[in-house]
Amino acid sequence: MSSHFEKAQTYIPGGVNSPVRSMKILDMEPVFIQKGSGPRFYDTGGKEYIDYMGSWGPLILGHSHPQVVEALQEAVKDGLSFGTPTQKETTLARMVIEAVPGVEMVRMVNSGTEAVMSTLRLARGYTGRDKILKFVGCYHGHFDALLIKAGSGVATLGLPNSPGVTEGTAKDTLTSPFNSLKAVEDIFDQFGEQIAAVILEPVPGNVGVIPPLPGYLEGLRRIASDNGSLLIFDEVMTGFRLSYGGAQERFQVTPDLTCLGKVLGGGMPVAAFGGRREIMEMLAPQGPVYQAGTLAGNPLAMTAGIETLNVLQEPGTYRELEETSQRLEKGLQEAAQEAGVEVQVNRVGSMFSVFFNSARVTDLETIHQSNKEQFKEFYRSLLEDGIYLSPSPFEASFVSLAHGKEEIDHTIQASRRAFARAAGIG
Ligand code: KE4
Repeated sequence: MSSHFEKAQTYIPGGVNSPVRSMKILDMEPVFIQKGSGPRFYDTGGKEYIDYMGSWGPLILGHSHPQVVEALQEAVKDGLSFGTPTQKETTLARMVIEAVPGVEMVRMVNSGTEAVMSTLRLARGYTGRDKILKFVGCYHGHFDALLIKAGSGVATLGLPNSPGVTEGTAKDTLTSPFNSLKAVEDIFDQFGEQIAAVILEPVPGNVGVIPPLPGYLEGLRRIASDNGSLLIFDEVMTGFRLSYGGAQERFQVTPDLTCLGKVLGGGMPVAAFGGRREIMEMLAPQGPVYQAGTLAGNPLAMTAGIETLNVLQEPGTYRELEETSQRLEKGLQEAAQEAGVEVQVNRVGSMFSVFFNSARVTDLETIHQSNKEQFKEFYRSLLEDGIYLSPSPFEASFVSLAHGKEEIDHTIQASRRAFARAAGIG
């Protein structure tokens, strides 16, 4: 065991501040990273990796983008936090509203968990209803109401649901398989008037990537509207990732409320929730629904978010991301075919995952039929060759604007050996 990990485990449960960093599912010790630059980061021993995790999604510009770093270096001279309103919060709020179709007003928070937790409280306060419908495998952060049949670390570590979530809480959370409108209609037939909101990742990325089937998002929009329930898109991962307006712009389906995070802060702790004005105006101090946060809208975090969106607004950024991601997807598929191993590369925009499965992966059932041992062997081989994917078969990996031809070619080359290794244990 590395001394870093040994020391970390002395002071921090599991040696990590977030379970999915542990690499436990891969029977490996976590890599301790020292620094990052562009598409790469470097561990404490100086080993270089091409990074496709991007801090679990935020680093769509790659590590230490000069425009973001310079803006932060200037901003930090003015102070770290004031606990008062600042103009930067208004600036980033305006940028979000101009970008995201369903957002007329927005409130900044510090994490995706906070954004989703606050959105559910707002939805319940606005509708006067108690029940929430979520989808099996979607992960929305670690607060009680949605740690039910969740994805990400819960799926990675095989935790059915978390101890500490009370029966009282769980009874108000309904669950449905993803990509089945019939299942949702049946639930609404039974609980319709009690359901405050339907919440989903419009493109689930927390069990690996699952593209929504054609018409699915439109169907959820219709069912929620027909029953007086709110539709909530948790775009913490897809926001500013799948297009500048997120999944709701890419798929042209507008939710009533939207949660954002990750890319919005460019690596600094920024998340947000927003939506229709008459709903958002229910929030204190304007309305009765309480929500608050000491460092919400922190000026340094706002600075990083503003500069990240300034770069993303430049013409051609999403076309470039799409082209690079397409090349990677094609190269991985060809490499797997050459190795004679059956894989599904599920990709939407610049988020992707690799399943060792001969069948199309469209829901949690098909995900669990994928070969996890082959994924483990594939992952280890790539890591040895300096390619760092998100360390779990139940996570998404990400292409950034910093990944160029050299990085993609190197990755495809390394994947040939990795797929051959996986084929060997198939
Ligand atoms: P945070 O509280 O971790 O900032 O956001 C929670 C969250 C909410 N919604 C979606 C769609 C998310 O993907 C997340 C967080 N994602 C995980 C990994 N997929 C974060 C990594 C971690 O837990 O360390």
